[in-house]
Amino acid sequence: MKNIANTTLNSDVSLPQYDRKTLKSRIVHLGFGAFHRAHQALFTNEMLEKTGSDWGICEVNLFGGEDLIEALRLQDHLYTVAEKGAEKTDVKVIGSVTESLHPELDGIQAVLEKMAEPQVSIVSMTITEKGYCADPATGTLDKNNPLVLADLQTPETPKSALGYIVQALKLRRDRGLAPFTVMSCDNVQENGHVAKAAILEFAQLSDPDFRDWIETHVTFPCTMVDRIVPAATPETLAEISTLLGCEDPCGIACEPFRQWVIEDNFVAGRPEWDVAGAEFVEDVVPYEEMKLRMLNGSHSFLAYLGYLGGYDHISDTMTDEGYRKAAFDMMMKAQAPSLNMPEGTDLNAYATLLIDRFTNPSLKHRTWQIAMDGSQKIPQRMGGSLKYHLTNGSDFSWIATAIAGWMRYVSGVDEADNSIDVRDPMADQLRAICDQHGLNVSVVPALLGVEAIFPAELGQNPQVIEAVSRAYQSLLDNGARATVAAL
Ligand code: NAI
Ligand code: CS2
Repeated sequence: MKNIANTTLNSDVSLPQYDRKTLKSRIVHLGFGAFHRAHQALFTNEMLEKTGSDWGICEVNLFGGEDLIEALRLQDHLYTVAEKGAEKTDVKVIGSVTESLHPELDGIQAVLEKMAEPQVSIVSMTITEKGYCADPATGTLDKNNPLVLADLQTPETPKSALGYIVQALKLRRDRGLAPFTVMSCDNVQENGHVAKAAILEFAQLSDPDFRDWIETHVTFPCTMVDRIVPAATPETLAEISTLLGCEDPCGIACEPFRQWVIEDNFVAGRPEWDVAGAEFVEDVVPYEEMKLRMLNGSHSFLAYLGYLGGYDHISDTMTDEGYRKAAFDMMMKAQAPSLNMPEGTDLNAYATLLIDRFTNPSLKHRTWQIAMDGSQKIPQRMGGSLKYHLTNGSDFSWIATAIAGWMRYVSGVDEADNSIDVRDPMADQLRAICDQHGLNVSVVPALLGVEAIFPAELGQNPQVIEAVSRAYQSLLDNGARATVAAL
C-alpha cells in the first residue's frame, strides 16, 4: 500500500536529508504519544540534520498505542508533523526514529533487552503524570499503586515505567555495562527529581543495595518541555494526508511554538539538541515552575470553566472576552507573583505570548482533553502558588475558581444536565464523594479533604475552604460564564 516511505510526497514537504541507515537506537523513549512525536523526536530530527550524528530513537509504548507502533513499522518508522500557525502550516517528515517495541507485540523481555543494549545512553519518558506512580500532592512513590504492588511481586516482568527502568538498570549492572540517563519530559514539577525519588523508593522496596547503586550511577535531569500538541483526530489525519500526498496514521499536528530547557546532567553523553533550539542550563526548576503555573495552570482554568461554559476548544474560550481576561489575570495576578525567575525574565511578555498561542484558531485543543487527570495536574499547577498567596495574604480568587471548576466538573454532570466523561485515575473516589453530596457546596470541604491531592495545610485551611466554596456556589447559582466574567 502507498505510504510515506514508498511514495513521492508533495514537493513542499520537508524530508530528512541525513543518512538514516547510520543511526543507532541510543535513546529508548517510553511513551510514543502525541507530544513526543512533535517535540523530542522533532528536535532530534533537526539535530541530526545539523550534526550528522548517530543518535536514533527506539520508541516504546508500555500502555495502549499498539496500533500506532504497528502502523509506524509499516512505514519504515517515518511519520509527519504538521506545524499549524494561524496562517500557514509547515509539514515535516521526521526520520529520527530507528525502531519500535511494544510489550503486547514483542514481549516484556524484548523491551528490557533493548534498554540493556550497550549503545543505549538515555531512557526518556512522556508517560503522563500518572505514569510516575507518585502521590500527586507530595511527589513521592504511592506504595499502594496497583502497578507498583504488582512489579514488586514480579520485578523480572515489570509493567510500570519505574519497574522497567529498575530492571533494565539491573541487567546493565550485572552485565558490567554503563548505566543510562533517565530523562523525564512530562509536565511534572521537578520531573527529574520526582522520577528519581519514585525510582529510588521503588528500588529500596525490592533491593536496597541496588537502590544505592542507582543513586550513585544514574542521573535524572529535569526538563521543561513546551509545545501544544492536541490528540490527533480523524480531521487532523485527513488534513495531513492532503498536505502530504498519502495517508499517515502516525501523523500529528501541533502549534509552531516549541521550547525545551534541559538540565545538563547526563551520565553517558547526550545529543547536541541545542543546535535545534533546546537550551542546556544548570537549573531548570524556575523555568518548569513558570511554565507549569502560567501555561498549564491557566490551561486547566480554561479547561474546567470552558467545558462547563460550553466551549469545546481552548481557542473557543479565547473568543470570550471574560475568559480571555481571566486567563491573563490568572497568569499575571495569581501565578506570576509566586515565581522566582532569573533576572531579566519578562513574565508579562510570556503571558501575552501564551494568550496568543491559546488563540490559534487552527489548533483544535479540546477542553475535555486538558480536563483529564485533574487529580494529578492540580497540585503541580496550583498548589505552589496557593501556598504563596496564603503566606502573603494576597488574592487567589482565580485559583479558587479553577479548583471550584474542577470540583463542579468531576461531579460528572454539566450545566445542561448532560453527563461528563470524567477521565482520572482517581475518578471512582472523586465520583463517590460527589454522589454523596450532590450538587451542593458541602462537597467543597469533602474534596479538599482528599490528602493525595490537597495536603492538609491547603485543604484544611479555612481561607481556602471559604474561597473555593464561594466560587463553587457561584458556579451553581450563575454558571461558569458569569462566574468567569465576574472575576
Ligand atoms: P498521549 O495520550 O498521546 O500519550 C500518552 C503516552 O503515555 C502513551 O505513549 C502511553 O503509552 C503512555 N502512558 C500512559 N499511561 C502510562 C503509564 N501509566 N505508564 C507508562 N506509560 C503510560 O498524550 P501526550 O499528548 O503524548 O502527552 C503525554 C504527556 O506529555 C503529558 O501527560 C504531559 O506530561 C506531556 N506533555 C504533553 C504536551 C501536549 O501538549 N500534548 C505538551 C507538554 C508535555
Ligand atoms: C495541557 C498540556 O493536557 C494538558 O494538561 O495543559 O499538555 C499543554 O498542552 C502542554 O503542557 C503545552 O506544552
